Amino acid sequence: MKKAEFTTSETAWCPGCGNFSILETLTGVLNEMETPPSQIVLVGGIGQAAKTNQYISANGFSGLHGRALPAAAAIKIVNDDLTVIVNTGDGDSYGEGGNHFIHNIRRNVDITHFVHDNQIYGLTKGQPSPTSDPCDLDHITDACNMSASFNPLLIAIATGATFVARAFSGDQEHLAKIMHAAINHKGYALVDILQPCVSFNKKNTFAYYKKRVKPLDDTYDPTNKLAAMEKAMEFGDTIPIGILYQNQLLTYKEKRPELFDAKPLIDKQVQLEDVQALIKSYL
Ligand SMILES: Cc1ncc(C[n+]2csc(CCOP(=O)(O)OP(=O)(O)O)c2C)c(N)n1
Ligand code: SF4
Ligand SMILES: [Mg+2]
Repeated sequence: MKKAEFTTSETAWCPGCGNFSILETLTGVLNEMETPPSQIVLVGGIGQAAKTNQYISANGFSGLHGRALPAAAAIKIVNDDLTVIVNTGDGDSYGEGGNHFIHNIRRNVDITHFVHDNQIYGLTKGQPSPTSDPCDLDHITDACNMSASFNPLLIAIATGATFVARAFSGDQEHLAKIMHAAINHKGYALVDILQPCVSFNKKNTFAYYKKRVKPLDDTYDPTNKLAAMEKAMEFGDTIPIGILYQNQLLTYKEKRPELFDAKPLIDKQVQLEDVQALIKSYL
């Protein structure tokens, strides 16, 4: 399976957008995994990041704005053999989908969530998203947060996520490693990927992140929850990237005996007599 086989049409992104390297890295990772496209489902909501799924030749589902996670969870729960990956934006994941974000973490469904975090609403031309930096009251710009900024990694760890990582679209080698680890993790895995929006976010640029991102070193222990929460709060002159927290807990399906044998409708044996009896009961 070649990388090109996963790549489809031309994109509608601006030249230089951080989404390009995420798309390229992900197609490379899918290729290395050697999972056939028929066994992969890419799910998104609405936005520039959510378009990623339309540029990869595998199964896809586009949900409503903010509704990628419930769709992905449902797909995985009844199709355990499939690899389910969500690609969507910071606004979609943490704003419109904030409630789903929290409660799907609690469920620990075995899905991977790549958030293309450009700290802005890109598709709608640059309004602040939950992760936009706080406003400097002496210099208010369009894309800063008058409300408190949302810390997705801290919230994910506090809510019980079993894999929480940050990566940068400008460091593809590191991103690929994190993507592999996230997809291989059993349970919900969140990777917040810093993804510069070159058209509307004039603050959090490639140069801005390049200066600040710092991979976690080998002495870092990702199983220490309190240390991970402390690390998640570092977002300033230094922005740590890597797996901040990893743990193993039972997944949603493993906790629900009634789902042990769940399978998609297409795999269920249906007896014609049963269907006829059912229809008759409504007559
Ligand atoms: C319910 C609803 N509210 C608002 C919109 C308008 N809308 C479309 S995309 C978008 C922002 C998406 O931002 P983000 O998820 O960060 O993705 P990006 O475009 O930055 O990649 C908004 C507000 C919508 N389509 N549906
Ligand atoms: S508006 Fe921003 S996020 Fe959207 S395609 Fe252009 S550079 Fe990328
Ligand atoms: Mg965004």
